[in-house]
Amino acid sequence: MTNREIADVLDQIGDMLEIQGENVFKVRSYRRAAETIGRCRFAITGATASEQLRELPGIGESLSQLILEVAATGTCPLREQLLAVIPQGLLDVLRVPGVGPKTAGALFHQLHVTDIRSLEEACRSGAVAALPRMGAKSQERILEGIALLQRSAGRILLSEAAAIAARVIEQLPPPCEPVVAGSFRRGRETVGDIDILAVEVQGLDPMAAFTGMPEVEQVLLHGDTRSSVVVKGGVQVDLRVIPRPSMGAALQYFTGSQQHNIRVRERAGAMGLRLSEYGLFDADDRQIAGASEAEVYGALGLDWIPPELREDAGEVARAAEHALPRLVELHDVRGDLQMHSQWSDGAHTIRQMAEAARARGLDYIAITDHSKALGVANGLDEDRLLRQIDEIRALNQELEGFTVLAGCEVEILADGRLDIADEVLAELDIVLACVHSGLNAPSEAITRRMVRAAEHPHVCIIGHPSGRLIGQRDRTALDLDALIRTCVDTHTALEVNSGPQRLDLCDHDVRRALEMGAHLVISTDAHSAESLSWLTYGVQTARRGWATPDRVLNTRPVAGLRAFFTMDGGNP
Ligand code: DGT
Ligand code: CA
Ligand code: CA
Ligand code: ZN
Repeated sequence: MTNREIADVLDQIGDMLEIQGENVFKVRSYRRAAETIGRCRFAITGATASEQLRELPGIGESLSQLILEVAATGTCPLREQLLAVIPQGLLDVLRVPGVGPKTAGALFHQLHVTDIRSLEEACRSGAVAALPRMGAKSQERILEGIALLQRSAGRILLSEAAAIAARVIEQLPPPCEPVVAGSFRRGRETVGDIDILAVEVQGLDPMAAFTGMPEVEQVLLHGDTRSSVVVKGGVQVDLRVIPRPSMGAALQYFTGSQQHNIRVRERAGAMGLRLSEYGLFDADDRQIAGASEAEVYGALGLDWIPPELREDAGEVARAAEHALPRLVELHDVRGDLQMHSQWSDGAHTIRQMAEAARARGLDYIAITDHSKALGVANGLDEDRLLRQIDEIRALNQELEGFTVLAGCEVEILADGRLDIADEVLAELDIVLACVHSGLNAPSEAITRRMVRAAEHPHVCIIGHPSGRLIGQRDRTALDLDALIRTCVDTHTALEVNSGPQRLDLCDHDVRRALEMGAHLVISTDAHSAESLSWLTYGVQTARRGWATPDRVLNTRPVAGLRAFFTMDGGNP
């Protein structure tokens, strides 16, 4: 068990206690313990000393015993007792956006809802609306949540796929040179299953290593050239072993997308050739290419096509004209323009964020803590923001060759005004404006609100413009074209938020924004130093939208970045 898995068990116990209507203090103690374990610096095992656990905040004698039992066995008597009385399907109901344990408890006890299906029936019959403290609006929201859940069913976030793929690859013998293909390699925002390819090497048995991994829950198929397993969390992983002379053709084939492959094969056919996952063959069935992808594309008269573009969106024609764009790359990015510190809801200090970003090779960051309207995130008012600016200026005196820009993620208020006074905004280097409330507003209202913010002379960037959370909340009704137009006119950048659940702008929106002449920034929105690694997901999303470095402002040195925003007459 990893700490994360132990924490998940504690959270699940908290959920089940709350469903049962247990008192809030008891419920809270499990939730707090889950949080503590999730953040704990050392790995907890069944052999960890209970004194060591009891030094952690909120963990006493009985919790430490329970945690050690979970670490050793994966479960504990309390959890088993609860699972015996609470239907498994009711725990699925908790995954419906807008349904917490308290609601699930009421649905269970009063309407005998036991799974998502019976919840949907109860909504359709109107019974949910009739519950105390519910009403028609909540019922509608639950139905929408169920639909959203079903649309994303069976797919995982890019970051989750990355974690699984890295763990699998780590356990395969290195001489077989494992690589990930499929939608993961294309950088799609969600991934169905994970496709791994390995080179056939005499005397090496990667299949045994693969099917024997500790995280394997089920072996679907164990063959010499292909195996399929389901790992913890229900995710399918496929491994294929490929003879070296076919490796490029296989990588091309299994990277997809299927539509891209069809287009490429059509081209091969028109040239009298045949392309398969084994290679490119001429009319006499002699292999003329296949060892590398570049060789395969080259033999078809095409430039090598970056995986992110392989969606049959015009890339094959452009590759034939040798006119593919030079896409932005991770190492082009010099700065990160959205992150949070302990001043609002971040886990680390400004200095820690700066040092972590510098260690990742960046030249500058902007600290963009929340503003006061976001009370839940401990947002800053004008006084605290001014003090934070002082702290940042002092820190910059000490840092050589690295710049911390003073920024703020300012709330856009309901009428489009900003949550921080203009004279304080004028002191900042970077103003990022975002909407976090009223996301269900009609198109006209949300569009007017965001356009007005973009028109504000101090606003440099509109953050996570569509407001969607993958698998949890649809995008707002914003008229994106109207916002992009304003951003172009006012030298305001649109953010590509790299948070794996946001990826907002999404790939299609990036392409649209660039077609209309807009500029982008790719930011992590990190709330801890570790999340600075998310940048890669934002870069992939931008690449999927055909973004070139000249249109991504944070590929510029800090002076160039400032110059762009000043052209609007605003900051800095
Ligand atoms: P996913 O797993 O749903 O996120 O998406 P992919 O793109 O990884 O799709 P997957 O895992 O079904 O197959 C991996 C790649 O293999 C796919 O992108 C293209 C190729 N492929 C699979 N089945 C077919 C097929 O029937 N025809 C063609 N042309 N290619 C296929
Ligand atoms: Ca796949
Ligand atoms: Ca697959
Ligand atoms: Zn935000």
